[in-house]
Amino acid sequence: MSRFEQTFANFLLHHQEKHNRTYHFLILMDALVSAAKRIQHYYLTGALKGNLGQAGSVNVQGEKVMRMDRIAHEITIHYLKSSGRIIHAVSEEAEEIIPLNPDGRYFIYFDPLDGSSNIPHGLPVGFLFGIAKRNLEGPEDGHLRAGKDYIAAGMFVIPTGTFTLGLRNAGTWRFHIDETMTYVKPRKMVLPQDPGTWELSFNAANRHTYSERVQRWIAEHEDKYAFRYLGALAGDFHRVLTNGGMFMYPVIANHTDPTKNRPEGKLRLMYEAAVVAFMCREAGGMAVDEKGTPILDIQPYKHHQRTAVYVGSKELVEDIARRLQEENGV
Ligand code: AFP
Repeated sequence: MSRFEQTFANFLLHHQEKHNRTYHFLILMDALVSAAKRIQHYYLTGALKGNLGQAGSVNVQGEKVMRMDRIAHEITIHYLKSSGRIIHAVSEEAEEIIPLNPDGRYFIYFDPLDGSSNIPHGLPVGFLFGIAKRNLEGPEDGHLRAGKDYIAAGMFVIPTGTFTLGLRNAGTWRFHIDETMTYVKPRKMVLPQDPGTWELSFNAANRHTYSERVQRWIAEHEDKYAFRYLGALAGDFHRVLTNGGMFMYPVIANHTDPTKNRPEGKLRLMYEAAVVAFMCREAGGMAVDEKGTPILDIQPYKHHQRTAVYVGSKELVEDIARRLQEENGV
């Protein structure tokens, strides 16, 4: 007979009770887990139904194909709305901020299916989210919160079935989906100290488009570590969190076609970079942007803001941050 592992719901219930917290957060997390499981189901059966193809095309049943990321967005909004706990949602899939319940308690920033190049192959994608709480003491002070103000941030890796959640001042925890589609077996994640297991993760095809200082840093360090890249932040960060090392998506500064430079970076601050930075901090690591500024300190000025990101083991991120700061004259 299989072992009965502790469930995520039970883990969170104890966490809330231990810290004298309300059940509102449980209700919100239940909505997110329900959404993730439904997205997981669509993703796994999508290939069979011909739904992982191009949006607008027609599948083998003659039905119009809806983009998987659009389906994931609609599923998530449905569950968030019915939780009644969200004031505003920011979704990668929606240009505008989505108002849900003015009496809600939290703001959420999410990307329901990140890593779109993996979708047609049915390979891992991520559902990433960050959560901030409304100002309960006074007038609401806005919904564009810096990562350091998040109360939790997490990611589901779909369809792999892992779920990682960072809880403010309470660590980062990983769960696995079992045969009954229940997330179970909490494991506290702590970035390993031994550089022997560390990995570097970046899009090597972009390497010669990075700034000179980043290219030099890579040349000086690449021989020491294994290299892995999936092209979906959740999957790549999952490995870094387990094995240590660093994921980076630097500014594209030297593209041969200057219109393809990305001076702000590529990843989105609120629902990609700050999410992994939050989980990383809770696991003992850190994250900075191209100026070496901690990602969690960046105050967003718009909800789809982009940033460069360097995230992972503290020593490595501190090392590249020093380099970035020196050459910026900071
Ligand atoms: P897509 O959803 O457009 O594929 O972007 C995914 C992502 O935001 C992040 O999950 C990856 O780490 C990164 O971009 C991959 O970007 P490249 O394809 O440029 O390497």
